[in-house]
Amino acid sequence: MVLEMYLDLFSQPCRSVYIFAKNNNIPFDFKQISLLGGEQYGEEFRKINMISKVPAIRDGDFCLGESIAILTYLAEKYKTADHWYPSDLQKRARVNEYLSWQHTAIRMHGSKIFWQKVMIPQVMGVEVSKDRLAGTLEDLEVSLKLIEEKFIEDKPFIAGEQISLADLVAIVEIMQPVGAGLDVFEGRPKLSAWRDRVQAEVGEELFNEAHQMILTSQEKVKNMDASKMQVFKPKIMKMFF
Ligand SMILES: N[C@@H](CCC(=O)N[C@@H](CS)C(=O)NCC(=O)O)C(=O)O
Repeated sequence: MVLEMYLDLFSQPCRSVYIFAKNNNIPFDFKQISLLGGEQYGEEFRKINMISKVPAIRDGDFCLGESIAILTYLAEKYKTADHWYPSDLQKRARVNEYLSWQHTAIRMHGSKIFWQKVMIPQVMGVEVSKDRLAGTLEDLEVSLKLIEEKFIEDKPFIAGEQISLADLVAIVEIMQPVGAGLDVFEGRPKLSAWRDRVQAEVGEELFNEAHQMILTSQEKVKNMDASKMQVFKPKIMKMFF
């Protein structure tokens, strides 16, 4: 049975898993779970991942959620090139350091921009106040600065000379606010040069294909039937109000 991947490319962690599998020629069956359509809450998908979040995979009778667990599982199982998840103890620790940090930093702040600029106005019918947006932007700035100064430093990639899972997980998160219309690369030459290197390593075609959905998301969300998006209201109320 071919490996099944449950994904929606709107989602940052889904994009990292997708790009990694494609770039490494790992065969898989793409199972679309439409987040905007609320398909993550369906009973069938709950059997794959009971927390109703993508990405998730099924490999035979083994189901796994959480992008980082999935990426490292794939790297080990398919013995991908060492640079992705280095066997050298300290290089691997450097990758793990980034993977551990990003959840509550860039991931949270980049996602928040997307929710505040794109999702909330459509679902709730109100714009988020300038002050709130400014607070989120400030948090995002801090994370971007740390990525430049602590994680990339003067190296081509986060773990050194070669691309690793850390760079992949970083780029997909950084592209989320870009999808909300915020050009985070403007005025950041170091970050832009790193983005170009990551894109070149992944391959421009695959990079663009994986990000096409998020880069056209403003239009897609605007054209969605607002009544279908009410499924997000409780989540928004809990997270933002
Ligand atoms: N820590 C998880 C996060 C997964 C996650 O938050 N997925 C989001 C999309 S980016 C999701 O499925 N959300 C659906 C929902 O909460 O309804 C990972 O890295 O895989």
